[in-house]
Amino acid sequence: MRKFEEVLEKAKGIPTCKVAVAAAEDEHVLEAVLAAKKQGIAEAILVGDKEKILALAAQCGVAADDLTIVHEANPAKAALEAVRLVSSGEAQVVMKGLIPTADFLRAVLNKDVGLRQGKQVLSHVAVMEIPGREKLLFMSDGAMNMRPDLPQKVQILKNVVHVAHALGLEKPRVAALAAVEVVNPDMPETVDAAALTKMCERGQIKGCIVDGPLALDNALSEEAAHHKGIVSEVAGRADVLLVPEIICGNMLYKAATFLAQGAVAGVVVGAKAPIVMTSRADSSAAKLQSIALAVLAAQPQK
Ligand code: COD
Repeated sequence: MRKFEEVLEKAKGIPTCKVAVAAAEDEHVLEAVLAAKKQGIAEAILVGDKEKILALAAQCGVAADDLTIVHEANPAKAALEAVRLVSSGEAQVVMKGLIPTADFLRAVLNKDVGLRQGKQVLSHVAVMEIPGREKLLFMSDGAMNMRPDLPQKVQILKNVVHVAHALGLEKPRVAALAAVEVVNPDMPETVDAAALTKMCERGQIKGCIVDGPLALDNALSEEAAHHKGIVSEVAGRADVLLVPEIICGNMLYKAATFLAQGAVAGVVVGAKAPIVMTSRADSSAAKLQSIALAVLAAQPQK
């Protein structure tokens, strides 16, 4: 896909999902869920401070009768209730509202009502539409796992490939990023990137093509890859950027919006259901795009 418009269109064709929103008393979150409902992408159960939600809804010209609200003024408890709604099957997607990321994720990981599937790693996937680039770019993990080890990177890779497949990309090209394109034991992320490449070549990781280590320039620019003499199916044409740790990923995500004026979306996958997780500073458009992304990621895949 080239643009988020296509993601929204694809999500409209799917039977309506219910999204349970944790701490829904946020203007951009409400605008996004109202737009999702209007466009036939998803309906929402708003868990949060009812008085504040109604006041914000009134500003958007929406009457109380048009909303499903579960009152819980405490954000951490609201997150637990939103997660419980998904665990119990009353909703298919959970969404972060006005609550710090770590508190929200603790509810998602909660032992009693949380959404973990056995030992599977949950990870964040960002999708970015960057002006001047011809296709959507996937990136992981810039928001959940701080310093993943190799086994965790394998699962993070599988999670991002799942999302790429959900958007119709059959065999995404994955660049395992580092600062350089040679293996240097003093930079352990280069060793992990090489291991992931070999694991993919040997069929231990399926559904994608991995190459690494690659630096960002030779992952995205054919000219840069050519200059360095790197010849691979991924170099210069990456669909997915697999970052070695949260700081790089978080900066890339924010650079996409604040430096490149791009559009973004974010979702956590690897759980029993997709989790819409954007930054509190993200626009209502980014939140709507993320809902559409989660709706597509929630669909069973072949
Ligand atoms: N997938 C599956 N299970 C996990 C994961 C994961 N990614 N992370 C933790 N768990 C499990 C652990 O195995 C353990 O059983 C339980 O959850 C608790 O794990 P801890 O002790 O690491 O839990 P916390 O609460 O200290 O940390 C978990 C967070 C996800 C909250 C933490 O990793 C975190 O704060 N991540 C960064 C969030 C953030 O600030 N992002 C930036 C913002 S945009």
